[in-house]
Amino acid sequence: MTAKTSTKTKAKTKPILGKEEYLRMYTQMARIRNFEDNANQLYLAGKMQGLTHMYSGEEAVAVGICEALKDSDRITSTHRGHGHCVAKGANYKEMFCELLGKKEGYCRGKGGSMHIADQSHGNLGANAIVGGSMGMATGSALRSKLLGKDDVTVCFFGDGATAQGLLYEVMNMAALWDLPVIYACENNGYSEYTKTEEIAAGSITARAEAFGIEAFQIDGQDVLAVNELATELVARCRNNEGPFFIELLTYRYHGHHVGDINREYYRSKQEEADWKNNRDPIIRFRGWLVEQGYATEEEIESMNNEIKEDAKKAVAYAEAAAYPDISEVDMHVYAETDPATLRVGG
Ligand SMILES: Cc1ncc(C[n+]2csc(CCOP(=O)(O)OP(=O)(O)O)c2C)c(N)n1
Ligand SMILES: [Mg+2]
Repeated sequence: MTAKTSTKTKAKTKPILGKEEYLRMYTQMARIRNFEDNANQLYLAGKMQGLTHMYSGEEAVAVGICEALKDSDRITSTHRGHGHCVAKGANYKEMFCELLGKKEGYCRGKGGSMHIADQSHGNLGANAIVGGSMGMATGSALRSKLLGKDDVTVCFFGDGATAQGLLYEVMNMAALWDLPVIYACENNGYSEYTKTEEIAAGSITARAEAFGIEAFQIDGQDVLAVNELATELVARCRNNEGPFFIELLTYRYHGHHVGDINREYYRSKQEEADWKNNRDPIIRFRGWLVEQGYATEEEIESMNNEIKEDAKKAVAYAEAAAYPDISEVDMHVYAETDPATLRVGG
């Protein structure tokens, strides 16, 4: 396989999907932004235990990719995982319940923000260990290959996670075994409070190319370009042409986590304003939808209001919902096994 890098930076102006798909992409991005605004409020109001990492600003990455997937395709996620979860089809109600530790949450309230998994939509879960999901994603792709299925796995991770050795072990295996996996590196310019160029030497896509994996760098604020590339690579994975690697250039609007309020010692307000005002993925796509005649400004406002209302109801539901019973404390911690069939070592 010959390695190649291609940089796509402009939104496609020619529509290739239908109105329904485009409006769904908009809705999904707006749902992520709304989820995060509410999660931030819950934290600030002292109603949520622990910290959470906001995905706002990066919506086009998760939505552009997940809209190219089916429920039977799988994803693995990160500590900044709410966006992937919503984009892969999760419901607000179970997500807010999980955030608040309630029994009706996706993990019965035991996972919280950094461990939401939604197997019903193929989301194998968020992961607080940076780079920790890379082995899971590659294993999921190996499983698909061994079973002769055509599902594809997307592994989301950040620029900081490229410093983890696991990435190089799994890319080697995936390339040798032609696995149907797409490594999606969300390069938001920072790993915690350090700029990417201070933690990652050289080119990020070249890391994948070293293994003969086709790698792409793309504007992660352009949902149409991301979706177009993802659709092509997913089809090629189903056709046994994987693995692939995409570096998506994006930006997180909030701090590293919700408690990271004073950020000027590592990035300027001017830089944040520039990304928000000039490159916002939702505003940009909204403009395109109106320009192409898919929706009027009024219709978009009414979609926004409906999403806000949905989120408000789900938050109220989650606040009033029950915590798990104390008897559940070790539920799902230990697996039911038959000692007679257990094999140790090998
Ligand atoms: C193995 C491991 N090392 C360190 C940390 C602490 N940590 C949490 S997030 C993070 C930065 C991750 O940066 P990046 O991968 O770029 O993701 P981003 O937060 O920018 O989305 C670090 C170092 C961790 N959770 N796990
Ligand atoms: Mg980062």
